[in-house]
Amino acid sequence: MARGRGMTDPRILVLATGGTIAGQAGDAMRADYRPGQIGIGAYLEQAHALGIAAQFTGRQIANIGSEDIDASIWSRLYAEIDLAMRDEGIDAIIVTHGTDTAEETAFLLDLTLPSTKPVVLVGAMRPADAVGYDGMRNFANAVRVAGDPEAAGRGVLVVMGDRVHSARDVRKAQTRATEAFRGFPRESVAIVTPSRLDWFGAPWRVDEPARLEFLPLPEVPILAVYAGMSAAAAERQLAGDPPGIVVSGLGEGNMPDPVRQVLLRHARRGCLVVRASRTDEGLVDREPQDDANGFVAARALGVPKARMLTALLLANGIADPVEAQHFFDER
Ligand code: DAS
Repeated sequence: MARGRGMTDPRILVLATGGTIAGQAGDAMRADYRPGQIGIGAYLEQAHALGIAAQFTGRQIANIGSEDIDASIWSRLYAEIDLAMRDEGIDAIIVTHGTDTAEETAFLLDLTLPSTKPVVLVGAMRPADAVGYDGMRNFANAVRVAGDPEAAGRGVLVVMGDRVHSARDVRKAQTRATEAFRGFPRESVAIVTPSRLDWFGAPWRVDEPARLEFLPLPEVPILAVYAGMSAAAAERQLAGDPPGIVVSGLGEGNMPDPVRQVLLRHARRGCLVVRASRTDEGLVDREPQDDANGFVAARALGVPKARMLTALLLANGIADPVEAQHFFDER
């Protein structure tokens, strides 16, 4: 449905997937709640009632907790945004999303869409009927960002807690706080309120085409490395000879030697092995042995995003570690 205000207000397609931003507890004082309860029609009515100025078209893609996001929802989201990118009647796209997997969805879209129109993901940490609901504030901020032509050329953006993050940098770093998201290496790319937006620099991906094609993703396991891990324990996590492995490694992507030997065996059979870190943030740079081992370094990408990129590279037929490394090096 299209809901009009002023003819000069930005024309924004809002794709709703559920999450806490559309969640309800039924009682403002309750701690437990159900995500994905409010439909996008009712949500946009409330936004207009508050004076949030945009010409919205709302579409309900799903109404789930984002722990249940899956290939079919991603594929529908991508198809809708891809169409909107070519629709002259739409200026920008907002996706409402649960926060648990927002970084995966945002990065998948970031890698597969051109950077020609603003695409903004937004969520909330408190359900809509809670005291201090943060969702409508975040949504108003997202509208402020999406309505700014300067938001294009920065890839997909994630708006949470008065900050704008690049999809490539962002991660959920807190289970409950309303300031739950952090970015690395760029902490954030702008500060936003419903009435003001301050970018920290010029767009860096102006009119860039999609970096990779959106295709069905293969299963790529994460190897959770720990002190004293045995080769047998590593092999158990890697059953079925997967096409790629993301190592949630120690420190700068390290692992005990028996585990390294297991990964070498997988790399030699053509599996794409990516070393990331189980620490909260920091670079995992290439080390001298990576060339000989045929391993890739995740650089600034944390484990969930390294896994997403590895799966998408494999879907696009890129299994060569040297070629794959370039995609991890990009900003
Ligand atoms: N239930 C979680 C989700 O949908 C939490 C949230 O939305 O914040 O991701």
